[in-house]
Amino acid sequence: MAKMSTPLRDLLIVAVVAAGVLPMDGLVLNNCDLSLAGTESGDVTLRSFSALHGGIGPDCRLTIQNPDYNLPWSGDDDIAGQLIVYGGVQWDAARTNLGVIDVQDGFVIGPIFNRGLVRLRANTIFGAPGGHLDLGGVVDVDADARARIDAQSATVSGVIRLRPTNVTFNPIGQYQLSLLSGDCTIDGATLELEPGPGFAPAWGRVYNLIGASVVHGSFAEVIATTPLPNPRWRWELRRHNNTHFRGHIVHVADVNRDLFVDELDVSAILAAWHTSTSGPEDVNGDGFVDFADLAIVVAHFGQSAFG
Ligand SMILES: [Ca+2]
Ligand SMILES: [Ca+2]
Repeated sequence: MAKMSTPLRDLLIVAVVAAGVLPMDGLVLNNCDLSLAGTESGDVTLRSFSALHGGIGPDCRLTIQNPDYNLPWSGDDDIAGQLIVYGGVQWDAARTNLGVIDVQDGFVIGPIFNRGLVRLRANTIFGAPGGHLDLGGVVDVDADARARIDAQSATVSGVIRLRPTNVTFNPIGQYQLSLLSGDCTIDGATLELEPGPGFAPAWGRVYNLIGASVVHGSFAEVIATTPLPNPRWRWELRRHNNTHFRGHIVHVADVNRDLFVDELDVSAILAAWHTSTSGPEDVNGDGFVDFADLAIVVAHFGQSAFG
């Protein structure tokens, strides 16, 4: 591994590159202006008092480790490889992520068109004060991460992947992901729920998934990557007051969602008898309300979420 320190902030690496790719395996740079051509390969680490120019090529993994949290990145070049952050990096012009931005610790501040993968670990921030975040691609939030997306405006059209854990109800204001954008629109996005460590689902449990200052629109689809342990349980995403989304684990036989299976649920089915609906009265999900739905309610009659 090569280590370089450049107190005068002037480092010029001149290399003859036979195959058009400059290998940088293990390069660690302190106090350095680093210019990337986008054709480099391998690992490079930038530490404190450094600056970055150019783009991250598809074969390059750039790690930023700066406890001073202050690394400016000029220009608008793409991220095609991997950007891993322990500290802070910021840019002004919108750039496109086609690769991976992995915020392990600290923050990434800059407008973005995300078409790749953004990973947000515990208590990290992805933001663009005064700018826009266009979040296509995948935003993968660590289990119980309490991560924040904070921008003047944001559009979410890709996949948000959250990992519910055994935390059934976080304190008020604590969500797996907070969308603190002044103007956030969820447009055709998918919410993926992939259980995290200690996930212990039960009928009636509620998970604080996404908090927002103001959010427009909703998710087109909610996908649970792992089936719930009871085939009659379902995830139900509920939006509250344009400011947050909670994930509820419901029992399909509890048609009115009051946590009991009783005559009220039978009445709800009879009120919708022989109609086509995608509502909760269609207990078995075949699009029509009939005896098959009533039979499921009858089979669970008297049960409750409280045991
Ligand atoms: Ca009920
Ligand atoms: Ca049905």
